Amino acid sequence: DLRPIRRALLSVSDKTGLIDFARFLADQGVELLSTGGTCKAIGDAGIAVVEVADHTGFPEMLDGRVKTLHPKVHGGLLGIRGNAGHEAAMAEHGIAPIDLLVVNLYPFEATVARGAGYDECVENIDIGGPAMIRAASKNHDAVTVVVDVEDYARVMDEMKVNSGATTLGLRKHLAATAYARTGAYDAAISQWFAKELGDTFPRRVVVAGELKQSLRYGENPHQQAAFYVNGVKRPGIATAKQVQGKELSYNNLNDTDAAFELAAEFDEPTVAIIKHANPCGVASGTDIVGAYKAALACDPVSAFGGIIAINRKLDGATAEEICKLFTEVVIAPEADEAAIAAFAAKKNLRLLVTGGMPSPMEAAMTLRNVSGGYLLQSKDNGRVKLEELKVVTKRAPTERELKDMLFAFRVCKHVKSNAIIYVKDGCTMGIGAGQMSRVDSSRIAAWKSKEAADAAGLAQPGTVGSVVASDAFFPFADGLLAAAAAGATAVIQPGGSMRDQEVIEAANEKGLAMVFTGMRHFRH
Ligand code: 93A
Repeated sequence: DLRPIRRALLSVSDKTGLIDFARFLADQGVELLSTGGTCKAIGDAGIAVVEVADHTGFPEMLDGRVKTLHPKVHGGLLGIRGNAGHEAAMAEHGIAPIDLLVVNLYPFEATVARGAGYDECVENIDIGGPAMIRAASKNHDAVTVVVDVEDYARVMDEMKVNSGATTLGLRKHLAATAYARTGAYDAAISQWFAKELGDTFPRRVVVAGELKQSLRYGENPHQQAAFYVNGVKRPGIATAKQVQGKELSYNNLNDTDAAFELAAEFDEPTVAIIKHANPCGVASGTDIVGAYKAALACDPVSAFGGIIAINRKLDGATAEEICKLFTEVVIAPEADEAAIAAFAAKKNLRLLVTGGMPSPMEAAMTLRNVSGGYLLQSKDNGRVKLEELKVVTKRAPTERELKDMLFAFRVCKHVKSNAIIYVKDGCTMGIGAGQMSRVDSSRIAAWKSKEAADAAGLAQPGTVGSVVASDAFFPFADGLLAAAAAGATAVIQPGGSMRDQEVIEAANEKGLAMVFTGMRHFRH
């Protein structure tokens, strides 16, 4: 299944690595064909190359819209080698086989991304490139197709050891990459049209992603899994650099993403500790080491084996504190030398650096599977502002309570519903997550806070004198009464229940201050 490469067609918009590759091919005795700009670049480097127009005897025309759309090109890519009928037809029409196709497409996505006008976007829809890529890929039995600059080296490596030939294995692999590229390209064009038409949701969704990592297993060892990235350059789990530690698992990736997106919500130095995609401690402070200790104190039992996200450069003092407990992953925008040195002894601990923090307010879409389809929605980037809070009780919250309320409500957004969060002085004191009834979340959060206080030998749990946030309205007064019993003094919740009045009266009776946000943060 080795196929020698004798003739190649190169037509690339991104000319990175082109000259080295072309020179290598020429040195191997390969005849080079090429289109306008690519041909000029190769020729200028002193490498022998033939214009496709000279090869076909048909000029490039219509402002370049028709360059390679010619039977001598497509016949050369598609003709089956060793098939008598095909070979006779090729000979009759003077069609020479083309064994290697190197194409990268007009930069449609980049043109859209830089805000180009309608006509320029349309002109950047490549027709001839995808046609050749699809033809060459269909004929992968004989033809090698390269659509990614990163793959030049693989082709050269094979040709070096196989006297100028490639293996069927590589050709199949490259064909799979090629069809993924043309699929993603058409998806980008379709999505651009949908936007132009003013559709928030396109009629058809094609999810494009590049395989970043094959994972050892999925959520459980009997499940297979892989990680795909969409190419968006944003500080986060997809673009993070791993400084040290074992390979990340499926659950690590999911949890680390949840942790980092939560830490990104806050401007002050903040640490979030995550277990199973829910926080078990979040704290803001004047420095990271203080924030870490405070976050850990919320629920030190659950923090064992957790994921830690930090919204500042990781320093040595914090790293040393982190080393005292078993932690799976630490993610931060940066890490200083002292932190890296402190982690060096913990060979398994994964440290990721992102180079920055993402904006939690940016627009994005989220996608999830249901049986037989997908659910697509805009990301929850909602954030209530201080001036939007509506005081509904006799007592208005104090300034300190208001600050903690906003902190708590922001944490709520990142906790599975039903979410109940107790907060005091910029630190979570108890978190109730993922319960089917709100009152249970309220009770669990208070109970966990008491457990933590008992273990630490404190006289009273952290919920005493705290504020409490609820991701959705209290349907009955019971959840609020549970919070009051735990010692909360103020409540932040969306409001909007049929029984709001009953809940407000219960708050007044207990002397609590309560505000309505008018915004809900369900997360299921
Ligand atoms: O305008 S096209 O759709 N028509 C074609 O026939 C054609 N053939 C190759 N675009 C076409 N290409 C594209 O031109 C390639 O995909 C590549 O991106 C680009 C290379 O042009 P040049 O060699 O002139 O820089």
